Amino acid sequence: MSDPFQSTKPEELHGFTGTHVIYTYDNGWQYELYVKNDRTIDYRIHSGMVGGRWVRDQIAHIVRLAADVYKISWDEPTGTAVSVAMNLAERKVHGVIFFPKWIGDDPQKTVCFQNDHLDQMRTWRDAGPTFPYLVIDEFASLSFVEHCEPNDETIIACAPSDLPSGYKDRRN
Ligand code: FER
Repeated sequence: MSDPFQSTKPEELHGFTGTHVIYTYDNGWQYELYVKNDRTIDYRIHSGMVGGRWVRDQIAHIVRLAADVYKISWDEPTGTAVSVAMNLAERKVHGVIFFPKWIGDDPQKTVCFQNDHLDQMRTWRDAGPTFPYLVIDEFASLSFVEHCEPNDETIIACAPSDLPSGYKDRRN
């Protein structure tokens, strides 16, 4: 089998690993993402179809496209596939999310701390229905950006609802 990370170039990602961002898609959905290391992300979803969902240690494919431009792509235990391009220079994001039909039909099933429910998610994924996908194709803008150390377990460590008030509304 070919190396599933064959295009990961750790030496090109030093400027990106540790990046912690909050962004809002043009449809109003607000997301928070931490690039934990060159193959791993943690995230929280503050609002939108699956607001309240949060995930740690999601394996992802992360590449540098240009100065300050990166792309993160992954598939979830739910069957959802996501690809997010981030232009840090212009604070502009474009995400495409491919939701299996079962999530579009009942999004609340995936609203949890996923790490505690991985077997349940895989069972629902395999039960489907998968098709037709619900495809969400949206631009977003970054409202908050900071650079942290990689592999910091404290950045995404609680549910969105347990954050201090104002946390997600910080702008810089
Ligand atoms: C994003 C778009 C979608 C993102 C995460 C998702 C953290 C995940 C969606 C899901 O699994 O329900 O920009 O960034």
